[in-house]
Amino acid sequence: MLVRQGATVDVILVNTDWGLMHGFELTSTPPPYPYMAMMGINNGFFLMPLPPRTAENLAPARYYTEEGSFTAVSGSYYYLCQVPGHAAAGMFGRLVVK
Ligand SMILES: [Cu+2]
Repeated sequence: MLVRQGATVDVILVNTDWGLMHGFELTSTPPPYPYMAMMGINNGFFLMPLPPRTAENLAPARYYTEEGSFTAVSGSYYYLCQVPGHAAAGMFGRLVVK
């Protein structure tokens, strides 16, 4: 993902997973990530992990959501899920700001 320097980046986190929490954190620390990723990285902008999706009887599924924004500063970053084990299992991506 490429973002222009100085841009305001809006992040909307929606957890559609039925069984697991998920979060979002931006870091300049490259992979590989340890099991406790948030303990071994350069911490940046983050959204707290959200509870899993829920449903009651036949009611439509409900999702937990969270929003936040940050100003992009030139550099190479990674976004990852900070729930233990998730980033270590590959739940991360790259973000470049130019
Ligand atoms: Cu996750």
